[in-house]
Amino acid sequence: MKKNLLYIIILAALVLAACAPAAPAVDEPAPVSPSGEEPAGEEMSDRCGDKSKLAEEIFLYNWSEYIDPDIMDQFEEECGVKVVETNFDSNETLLATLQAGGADYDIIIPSDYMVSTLIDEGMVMELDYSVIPNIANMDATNVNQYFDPEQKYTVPWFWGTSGFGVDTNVVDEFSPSWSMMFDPNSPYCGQISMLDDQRETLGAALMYLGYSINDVDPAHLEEAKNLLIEQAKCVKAYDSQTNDDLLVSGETVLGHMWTGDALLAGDPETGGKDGVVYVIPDEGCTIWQDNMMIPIGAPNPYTAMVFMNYTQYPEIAAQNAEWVGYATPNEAAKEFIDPEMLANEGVYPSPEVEARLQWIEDVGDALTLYDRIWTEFKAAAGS
Ligand code: SPD
Repeated sequence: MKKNLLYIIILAALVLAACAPAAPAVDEPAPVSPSGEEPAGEEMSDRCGDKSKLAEEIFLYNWSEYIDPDIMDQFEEECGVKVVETNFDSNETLLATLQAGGADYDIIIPSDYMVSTLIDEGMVMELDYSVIPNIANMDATNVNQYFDPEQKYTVPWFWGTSGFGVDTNVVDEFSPSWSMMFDPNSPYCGQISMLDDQRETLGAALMYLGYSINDVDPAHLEEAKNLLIEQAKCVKAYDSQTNDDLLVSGETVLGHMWTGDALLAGDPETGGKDGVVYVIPDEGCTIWQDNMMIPIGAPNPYTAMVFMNYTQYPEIAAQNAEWVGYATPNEAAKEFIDPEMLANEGVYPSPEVEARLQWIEDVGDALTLYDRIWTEFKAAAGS
């Protein structure tokens, strides 16, 4: 768990705030519940909305290592709501869970292309942004994105890229190229991990081959599949959740992974080790943005929106960004973030690098082709 000076200062401020008399909500727009009920004024507090409307607990379905647990504890202490978190490992798992209808989540955190799918399938609700005024803290580039152009359904969470981590203690010479991962004669054969993620892993192969990450040409996808099958003999693990641990333990020296996981693996203060670096390949890689949403049928939508808003106060968003190691979409949080992290071009790529990045998009009917190619690859790779 990350402990740093910023966190200690924030915690001290929260304790002091908790001891102070509750300030009346003056500037905050009055929350309007999905039922349209007006909240009672004396029940309002700055960061908890209308306390009389809050549920005792909410259910968060999130990627692993993707929220500072202290923020959930702080929310419970301040607003009296317990956040129960469970994790998923890919957008496809998230979709399958929702389609199976077995779980009543209040907040989910899908990526860009999955946001499009969930909206098109009518599986998510429009948000009441009067309960989420902190949406105004977002950088203009992170709202009204292609997957939610009118900003009706989402609150940005984090954004990042999908390059690879390198343990330079072992890999002393490397080039910023996907060839490091796909070379069939790699000296690091057997010490490589790839994300276990249909769109990301096929996407890496497509980009190495010079195709778009959203290519729907069956011949190109067949080529990408064959490349992945050839690579499989060198792959130690297909893993999206503990790939950072594999780098730290030395089981792998090259790992296809998301920005924050490489950062954690390279930071001795978070249990990582010196010498692990994050690389954005010259051929390009995925850029993505994860977002909070509320599924249709969520038991506690008002409380969910209060929590969404809570996480986007600048100090809290900064605390979270430093803990997870990803780029924040919250512009107002940046003054509270370690300047070294803000200057890290692996986390906040320069415009030149950004020009080489590609967004994954919903491929519509071609999804069945992707599903088939992925299933065939997994069967051939025995994973
Ligand atoms: N450890 C949390 C990782 C969250 C990454 N989400 C990225 C999805 C990109 N398609």
